[in-house]
Amino acid sequence: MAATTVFALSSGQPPSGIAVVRISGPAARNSLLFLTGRQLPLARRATLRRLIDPGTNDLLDQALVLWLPGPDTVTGEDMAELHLHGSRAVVDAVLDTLGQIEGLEPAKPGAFTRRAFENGRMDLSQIEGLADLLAAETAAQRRSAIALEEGALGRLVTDWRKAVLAVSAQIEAQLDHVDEEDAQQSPDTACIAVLVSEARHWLHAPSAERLRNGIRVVLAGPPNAGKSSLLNALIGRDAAIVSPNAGTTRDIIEAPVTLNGIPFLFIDTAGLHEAGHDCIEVEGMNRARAALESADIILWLGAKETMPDDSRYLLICAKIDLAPVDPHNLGVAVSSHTGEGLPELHLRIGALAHSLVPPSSSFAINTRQRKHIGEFAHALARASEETDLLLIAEHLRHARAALDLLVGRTGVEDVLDALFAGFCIGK
Ligand SMILES: Nc1nc2c(ncn2[C@@H]2O[C@H](COP(=O)(O)OP(=O)(O)OP(=O)(O)O)[C@@H](O)[C@H]2O)c(=O)[nH]1
Ligand SMILES: [Mg+2]
Repeated sequence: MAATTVFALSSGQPPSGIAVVRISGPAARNSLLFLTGRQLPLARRATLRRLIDPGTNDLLDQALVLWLPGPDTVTGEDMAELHLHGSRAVVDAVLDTLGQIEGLEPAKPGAFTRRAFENGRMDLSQIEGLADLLAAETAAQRRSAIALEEGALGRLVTDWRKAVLAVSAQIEAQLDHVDEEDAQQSPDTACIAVLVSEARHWLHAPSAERLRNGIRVVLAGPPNAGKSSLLNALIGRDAAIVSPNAGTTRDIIEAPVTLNGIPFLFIDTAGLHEAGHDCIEVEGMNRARAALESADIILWLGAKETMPDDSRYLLICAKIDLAPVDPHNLGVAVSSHTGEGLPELHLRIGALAHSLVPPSSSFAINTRQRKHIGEFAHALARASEETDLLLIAEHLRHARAALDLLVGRTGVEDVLDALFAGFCIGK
């Protein structure tokens, strides 16, 4: 446990209705005594107290104070909370006074969460969930982040670890009796196979980075097809320039938008055609192709015959106000000018996006987590291919090590530093 005690304003910048100052560490108790000049309030009971600077006898504020003795607190340490009037002057005065107390220091970003981690109150995946939750802007992001923060991945890992330990124990027992003929039986390969398929399932789970940055919907096709007009119509604002000239859009235009609680990034591209006339046009097409590679969904405004056979593509029949729809064209018929077909297109995009966001009460997997789940699956797969008990035991150890990395039992310092760099002070 850290010997220092930290304090910070945990609520938003003043002025605000109420400002919450949190204190965590062994001197939390003394801080309350120092500021109130009275005995501690009852544990976990909001109590009105006058806060006084004992040096000057200055009344700083009348505040609700909470005394939260550890270890049953978010950080696992003794804590105190001061619910102040949310003015700059009150907050500054209280923080200044706290700074005079021996053993207290201002908290660095994420300091409270780091203590929670160090005291075993949260695992690494929960901290990642918390970071996602603090950054969440859409319902889909919030749902995934809460599931992670609340420990869903940690529980999965606990189950996996138990299962692997059971097989490991079985093998150790067999190794102990390796001379006795009847003790020679194969380990529980069925159990390992189930774990491998579960882990592989999670490898294909929706990506947390996609959920954070938005599902990438790229509009592509030949020049003048109506891509920019459709982008504007879909997102409801004039993000891209539209003109009757072919080759209007030359660069990539990215427009973030939330539809039905799901974050999307709509991406308009330069028209694709055979011969680029100048180097700007050629570069525009290169960028369009790069956008297509990283796309999750592609709205193709070209002829059906020119559409690649790829499940990410959705054929769009644009400008249907100009000409009747060809019955052989199976695309979604839309007009950016009249709005016809746009609700249907929104629904189709929503349906395609469905598999790219986690189902409710589940969560998306980030690159770091995916890496360790991959290592876990790989080690188990190797164990199941092996017949030598010693080697099986070794692969199972690797599988468990991958789980430890996944929830941060080992090797986490740099991950934590990177995570907390993005945290607010007071969290
Ligand atoms: N009637 C009609 N005209 C449209 C529709 N959509 C686009 N247009 C017109 O078609 C022309 C080209 O539209 P854009 O949206 O600029 O086409 P684009 O595919 O982005 O073109 P580039 O950026 O040059 O590749 C413009 O004159 C638009 O007004 C539509 O639904 N109906
Ligand atoms: Mg355009």
